Amino acid sequence: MFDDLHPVVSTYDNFDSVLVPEGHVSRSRNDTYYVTEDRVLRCHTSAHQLSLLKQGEKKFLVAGDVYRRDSIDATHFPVFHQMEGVRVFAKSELSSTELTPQDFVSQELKIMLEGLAKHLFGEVELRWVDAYFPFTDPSYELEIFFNGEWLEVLGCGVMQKQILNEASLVDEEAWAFGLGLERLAMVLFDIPDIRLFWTNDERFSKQFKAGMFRSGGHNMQKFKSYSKYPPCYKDVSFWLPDGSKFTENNLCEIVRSTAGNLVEEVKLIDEFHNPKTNQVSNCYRITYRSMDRSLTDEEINTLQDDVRETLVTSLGVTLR
Ligand code: FA5
Ligand code: MG
Repeated sequence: MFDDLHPVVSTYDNFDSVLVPEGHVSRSRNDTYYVTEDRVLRCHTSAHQLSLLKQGEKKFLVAGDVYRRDSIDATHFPVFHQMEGVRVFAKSELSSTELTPQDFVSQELKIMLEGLAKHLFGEVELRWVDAYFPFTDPSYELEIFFNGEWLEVLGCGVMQKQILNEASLVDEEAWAFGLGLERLAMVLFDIPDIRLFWTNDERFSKQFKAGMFRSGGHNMQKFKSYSKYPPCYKDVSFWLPDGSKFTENNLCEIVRSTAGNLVEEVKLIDEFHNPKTNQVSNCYRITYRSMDRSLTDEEINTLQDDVRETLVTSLGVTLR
């Protein structure tokens, strides 16, 4: 188990080592925080897969903080934690089955992760969704039914041969998974909003102590929500600039840096194209709500005015 690997990694480790192609969206400054031209805040713990395999590790976990420019809602935060798991299968283990190595490894992976889910949550509604990652094939995501919706908790798959070859594991196969630790904790303790992990409010922190986890959720203390404060909705409509510098992640970054954790959600609610002027208009709804206290109209108006102004100065939009 590795939990002290540095979160600033090379673009080689974050992308190339796991076969993320040149020009893939995740490489862009719109999605990833660059520290320098060739160093980034890791956007996943998969950044450590290859170097650990090269060190001869065959079965390992990596836990750590990861960073992403991303959308804003109750289940997304720009800093979160992942745990990576990798398991290499030797040739001898692969030959003891009728299945193809890939099918065997894929089946082992699903059995193991379903077992993990059962150990953590007991009876829980889950489903497998086909996914795509450049570093695995086949690839899957596991979703859990939580608060009336399907919540994605992890990505996984059978490791691409090319990565194993690079680590001189030519006869072996492997599976890998990367799970979102906040998401698991949200399901486990019934935590409704990911921002709560960052609150200093004792009404939150006092409810948790080491050793309170009970396998399968049996008799486990869930989080008791303290009274929710009222949300405040503010819409902002604007024309996108030509050759658009505008992206949703850029908007979210502006709202985050202005409102911090007072923003609960940023959502596109209307979009239309004016064929005469060939301009596109977007309307976003920003939900402001503190986890800890009531906000005043004045406070929210100031935040919203700042967001509107920065949208114009930084992203070149025309407010409507
Ligand atoms: C990955 O990061 C892959 N590296 C996972 C993987 C590893 C696949 C090994 C195959 C083999 P993804 O982007 O889906 O995949 O993120 C994995 C999990 O991180 C998600 O399922 C979710 O639980 C969590 N997660 C992703 N973005 C956020 C976010 N903004 N806030 C909180 N949790 C997030
Ligand atoms: Mg995903």
